[in-house]
Amino acid sequence: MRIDVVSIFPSYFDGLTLSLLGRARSTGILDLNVHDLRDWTHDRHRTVDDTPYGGGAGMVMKPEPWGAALDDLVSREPVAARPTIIFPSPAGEVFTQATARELSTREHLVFGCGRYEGIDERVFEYAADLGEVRLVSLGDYVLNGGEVATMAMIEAVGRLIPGVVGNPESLVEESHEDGLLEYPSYTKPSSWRERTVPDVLLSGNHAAIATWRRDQQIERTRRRRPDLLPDA
Ligand code: JD8
Repeated sequence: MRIDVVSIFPSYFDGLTLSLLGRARSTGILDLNVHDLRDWTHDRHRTVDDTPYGGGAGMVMKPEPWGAALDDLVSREPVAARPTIIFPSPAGEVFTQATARELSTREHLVFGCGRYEGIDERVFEYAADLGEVRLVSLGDYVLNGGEVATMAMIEAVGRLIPGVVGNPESLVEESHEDGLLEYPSYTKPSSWRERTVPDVLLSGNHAAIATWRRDQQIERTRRRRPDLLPDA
């Protein structure tokens, strides 16, 4: 998978080149390219923003640098290999594990990271001529721009690509893959500051352990995330 990121803060993404994704990159499974939007400006001050038509607070990202960036990153691809172009936005569909799964099947993702009050609306229309456009929100809270959302999405997508996570079995047991929260985990010592590990986990009875873990998952989900459970 190829991933292009366009941002006015490309150094935000330095951490992504480490650990998990770092390994995938060196094996060629994941080709991550971070670009500075200002490289597609032509004026002395490398301007990317301007005042909003109609008035109001703050600044809006100008369309021209975005158009030039998308042209360079996208339009010379064969029609069949059109990318998915993702714009993180508080006004988008909420990003879930299902979104991550879906995006992990794509050959080419482009993330456009807005700042200020956002990007001139015509950029989204133009991008729709070049690929499948998705406005995606990390969640219902306010961020200052798309960078943090993009990093979270790339991490969630990247680890689903075969070869990125060492143990493929570990993927199905996780939170949100089976629609339930995870069961609690313990390691040595079996007694720590007067707190002991549940007896069943030391019993060696694998059927009893599996039943206890499933019960814990259901009970935790009922208490903390009832919205994840079916109504019945
Ligand atoms: C992109 C600019 C800031 C947005 C005024 C403060 C995602 N879950 C999420 N919350 N916020 C974002 C997000 C925020 C962004 C941009 C994503 C570009 N801003 C703006 C409009 C109102 N501010 C996000 N994904």
